[in-house]
Amino acid sequence: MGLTLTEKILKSHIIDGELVKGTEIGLRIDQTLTQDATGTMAYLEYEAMGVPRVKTERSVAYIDHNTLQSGFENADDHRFIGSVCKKHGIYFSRPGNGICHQVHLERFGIPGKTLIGSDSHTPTGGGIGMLAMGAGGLDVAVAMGGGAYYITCPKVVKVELTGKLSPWVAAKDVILEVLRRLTVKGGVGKVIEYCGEGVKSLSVPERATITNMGAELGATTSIFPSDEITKSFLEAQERGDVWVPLAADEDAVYDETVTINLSELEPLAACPHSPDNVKSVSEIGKLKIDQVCIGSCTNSSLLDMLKVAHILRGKTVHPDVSLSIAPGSKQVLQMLAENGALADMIAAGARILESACGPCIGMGQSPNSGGISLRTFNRNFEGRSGTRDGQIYLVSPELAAASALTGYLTDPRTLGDMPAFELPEKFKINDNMVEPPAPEAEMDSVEILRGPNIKPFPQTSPLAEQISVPCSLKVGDNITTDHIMPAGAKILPLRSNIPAISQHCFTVCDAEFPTRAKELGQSIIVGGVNYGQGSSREHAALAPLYLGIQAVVVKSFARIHRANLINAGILPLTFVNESDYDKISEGDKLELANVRADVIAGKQELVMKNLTTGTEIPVLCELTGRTKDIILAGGLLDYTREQLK
Ligand code: MIC
Ligand code: SF4
Repeated sequence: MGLTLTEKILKSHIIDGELVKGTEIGLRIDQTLTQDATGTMAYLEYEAMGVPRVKTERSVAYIDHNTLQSGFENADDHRFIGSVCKKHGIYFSRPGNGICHQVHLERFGIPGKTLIGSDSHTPTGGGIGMLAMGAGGLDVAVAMGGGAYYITCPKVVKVELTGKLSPWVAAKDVILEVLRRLTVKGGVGKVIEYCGEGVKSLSVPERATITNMGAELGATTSIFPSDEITKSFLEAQERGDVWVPLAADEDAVYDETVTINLSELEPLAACPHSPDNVKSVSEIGKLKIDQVCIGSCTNSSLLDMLKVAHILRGKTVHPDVSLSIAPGSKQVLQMLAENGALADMIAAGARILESACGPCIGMGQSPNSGGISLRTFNRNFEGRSGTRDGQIYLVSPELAAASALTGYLTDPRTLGDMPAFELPEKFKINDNMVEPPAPEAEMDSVEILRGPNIKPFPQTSPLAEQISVPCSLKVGDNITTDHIMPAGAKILPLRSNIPAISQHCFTVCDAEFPTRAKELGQSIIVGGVNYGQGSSREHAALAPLYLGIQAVVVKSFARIHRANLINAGILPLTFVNESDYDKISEGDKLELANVRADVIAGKQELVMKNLTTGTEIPVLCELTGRTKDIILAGGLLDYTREQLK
């Protein structure tokens, strides 16, 4: 029986467990990446493990999220990360060099290798045939220390692409179509593997747009084969030597198949407030817009920018619209500057932003009150843009640029003939903003530079004998990490200070939650389906840990967030009967008697008593050998320390 591409890479990297779907497996990790908003915590955790030099083939730290620097905090974090990199063998991509996923694809990714990153859009690397996954910072720290990365051995979904995209229909429309069909929870426990004739018509940046936004499916990752197109891309990046051909076997067996005829796709948009709320532009109809933002790790490649510049050339941005553009990397920005495309954007009235995440993570460019904003980004969760009432539509760069000129949601097919947009034969190569680490002989003399906002990892404790605490918060379905731990320009600078950032935990849902939880001392959170979707931020587990959360009981979890809860030593439980969700109200006293003994005994079904109503609720505690030990130890840091002893 033939293998899928996913299985081939898993097979060559498995170091613990067996390739049996649904079971936990440990993978050798070749490369890691971090970004600054999750990086400071990840490097504090790495330091706490006491491994002098990283054991991966390549680890890179990027500064791309917290670049607004409205106080000393972010700059201190950047300096701290830079010094850790120098000392411990990590490459440091300085602020200004670009968005982690864009730069990693250009300069560091290698087909067939494994990559984990402390950012949920790490699957961008799947665009060149890497098995690239988002993870919590602590998992990345462990991988840098040479430890395995554990995942549930995934199912593999085949997305068979046929046909060819029509002019002005984009790779973004492909992933929006996948999201429309599979939804934001359709990818949980699965890898999405693209194949078929249609793959040959997609360039690497287009493939990377698709794998990037595959994160919104909740998938473990997404992957394309590594073929001649991958080879030309890597050669144009002067990295042809790292190319290897990779594809699934002809007779590979998949768990599910989805077929998409690229020729039939039309321009789409994800409407407020979920990436799977997808409609065609014609269905949405005439929509007046206030703002257009082009950029983010989904759509900031040179190819995207060249299309945008072409559309804007010689025109003026509509008077009612603010257009911002953030090219994804220094390489992209410099090439746009040199070939005149940047001048076209500037002349049209675009507001050029630095090569960073920017508005995608609420770092500026919030829309006006009730404003309608078209963005080429990947997430449109409520509040993420920095305002409560912003209406965010996720679209392709072509659609965004066309609309910026008319002031209305505009089908880019009205632009007339589309010229052939080709990737250059040679990209501009200049890695002068990537600092290599100090040579091993000099690492001891490197001083780590800390700032006053950088506080240690919160206090953890081993799993208690019993949990008997109130429910401090009850939330509904599809709670995102942006609800649990909001980001944006005001809160992001607190990422290195868990006590301070905890004061914002869940405030989007309930402004009183942090104070109430702290007053209660210890408590439990109750939630619905797909709890914790979105970001990899472990702060969405560390803040609840700091606020005394002992367990989270939900209908179902998103993958990375569940792992982050376990890593933080918080017990993740699911209802055996989803309807039991209705049997708990906020304030009810809940009890898990003998929980420690039950977990040690490997009991999968526990009984949670609602002492307030007198009901008994069966809950699943699906912990395997390793995750069980992590929970018993009080989290991954304590567990790893014990292991290293
Ligand atoms: C995001 O897009 O939500 C982020 C900000 O990149 C996060 C990481 C973070 O919260 O720092 C992600 O996607 O993991
Ligand atoms: Fe940055 Fe946005 Fe990409 Fe997250 S999704 S890494 S915030 S550009």
